[in-house]
Amino acid sequence: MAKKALISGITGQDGRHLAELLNDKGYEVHGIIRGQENTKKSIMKQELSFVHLIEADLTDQSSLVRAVEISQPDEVYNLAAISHVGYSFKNPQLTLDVTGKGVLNMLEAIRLNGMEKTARFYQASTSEMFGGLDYNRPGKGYDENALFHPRSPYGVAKLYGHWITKNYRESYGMHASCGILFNHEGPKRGIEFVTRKISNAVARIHLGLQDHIELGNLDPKRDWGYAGDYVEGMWLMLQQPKPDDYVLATGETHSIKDFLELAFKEIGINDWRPYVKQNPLFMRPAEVDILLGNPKKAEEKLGWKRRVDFPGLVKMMVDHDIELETKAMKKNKK
Ligand code: F7E
Repeated sequence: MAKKALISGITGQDGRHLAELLNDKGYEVHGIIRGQENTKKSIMKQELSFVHLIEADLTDQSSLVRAVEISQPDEVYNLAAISHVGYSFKNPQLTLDVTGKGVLNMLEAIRLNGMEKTARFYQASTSEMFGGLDYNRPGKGYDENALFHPRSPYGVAKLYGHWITKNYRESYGMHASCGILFNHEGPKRGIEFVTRKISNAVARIHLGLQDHIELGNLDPKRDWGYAGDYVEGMWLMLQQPKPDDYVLATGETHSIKDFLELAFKEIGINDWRPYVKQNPLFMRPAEVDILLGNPKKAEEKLGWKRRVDFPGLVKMMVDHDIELETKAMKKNKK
């Protein structure tokens, strides 16, 4: 019989990648979608028609109990969150309710269905829990034992989700694992995140549709990988005999300036500076200056390895956005 998976956050970047991966593996895929997201529903019907959509919300526990009851999952992937760090400073309480307490609601929904011993659980933890301050381990990067020091309401809420997942593992013997994922990007990334904002603007500059891009702080460094590689790591975590926590990262760190450099080179521009304006609107009250992950445990125990490197990622995103914007231009001309 086909395995069943329930994914929260199915309309997001990771949810869409994971749904495709699980469908390819023969799973019956159920996805949670908020009730009134009709535009997203129709996009899902076109893109991922195989997904069984269930209307529920992470802040409404009874709706999650129903989602688990309907889907009877072998595996639950909790990917839904308020995930934009900048936004979390503006809406800290909502962030806590969704990104933090939402994890508890999902775990309880599994228990209330009496499935804590049968359904395996994945929690989307994040490198934002490290905060970049304890960066005194050159060449090593953050691993599963590094100190947490979150620097945003998002990071703090995620830390709660991380620990409540570990607590349910220890308290109720749940097969519950946390993936501490460093930044993972790609063509499915939302435009509000810096990599996609840049790849989209570069494509539009190339096609003469805009003449500059406005960004915040250009110095922070991130460990950027490709989302398609990372969802495979999530799946691998739930296939292990025992639950555990794993860092997924590339082991390399690059600044936003490095991303700009490569992205503009893709369209034949060697000096990106004249095309970039800094706008304080995109600065954050507290910044994570540098993130570098150490994926050794995942590589050794899961056999996981990222396939796409940094230049490959930048090229993939810029090429995709040039194609997308070209299609949109042609459609508008008709
Ligand atoms: O920012 C800087 C910004 O929003 C990256 C989420 O998926 O990864 C992501 O969080 C850096 C920051 O991602 C703009 O200040 C400059 O230093 O793309 P981002 P993030 O904050 O690293 C982690 C792992 C998650 O878990 C999160 O959910 O870029 N930056 N100028 C900018 N950032 C944005 N968004 N927009 C700018 O204009």
